[in-house]
This record gives sequence, C-alpha cells and structure tokens, in this order.
Amino acid sequence: MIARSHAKSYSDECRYPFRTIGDSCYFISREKATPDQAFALCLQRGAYLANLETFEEAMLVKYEVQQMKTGLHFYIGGRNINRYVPGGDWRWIQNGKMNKMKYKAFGTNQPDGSNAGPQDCMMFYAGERYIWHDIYCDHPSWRSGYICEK
Ligand SMILES: [Ca+2]
Repeated sequence: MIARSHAKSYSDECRYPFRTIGDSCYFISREKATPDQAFALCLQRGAYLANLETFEEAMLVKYEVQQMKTGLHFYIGGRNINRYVPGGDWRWIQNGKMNKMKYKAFGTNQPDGSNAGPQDCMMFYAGERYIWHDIYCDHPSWRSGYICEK
C-alpha cells in the first residue's frame, strides 16, 4: 500500500481486473507464472507484485485468496536480498525501493531457503491455508497465481 492523496486522478481509479481490498487496489491473477515472471507481469500492468506491509493488509488479502478456493499458490512481492543472514533479509520491492519487512507471516519451518537451495521469493502457500512460504524465484515447476497491487 502506498499512502496517497484523497484526490485520485481518473487513471488512479481501481478498475477491473483490479479491485479494492481494504485501502489498496489489487489484481489477484490465476494466470500461472514464476515469481520473476509475475514481477514483470505486474510491472507491465502499471502495478507491482503486492507489498503487504501491515498485519491488517495481509489478513484482508489472505481472506480474499481463501475465499477464491482456487487451490493455487499466489506470489507476492517480498524478496530475500541476503542468503547469508539466518532467515534471510526480507524486503518489499516497490518502485525501485527495497523496504525492510516488519510484519511476517511465514509458516512453520519457513523460510527454509539457503545459499545452496535459494528461495528468495515468497508466496501465499495453498497447502497450509495461505500462510507464507519462501520459494524459488524462477523454477519452471513453480508457476502459480500472483497478486499485483497499485
Ligand atoms: Ca520454503
């Protein structure tokens, strides 16, 4: 979520396939892509892979993906920028900035990436009611849904 003025211009309106959830505007895509592909696909839509900075924002979006009952995982825009730090150094990537992740909702034994088996991207993991897991950024067998935000 980006703080912005209340006077939204016409082009800022949240229009299909994007929709308003809480205070922000999202497109929850069922199109299958790797996290790196999803990152680019969101940019191409004038958006970014979703940044869920607050507990409230994360809960609202998790509720939406649970309600959709797709069985798909959904990639979001957190990224580990340091594999040498235990647990990683997770950032929300947006508009050229890498903001430190404060609230995290990783599942048990997650994140479990390592320098030998890097999992620098992240998703809502369908197998555990959409808790967060870290995952490979561009492995062809990990193509799933993704969430753009603008
Ligand atoms: Ca993992």
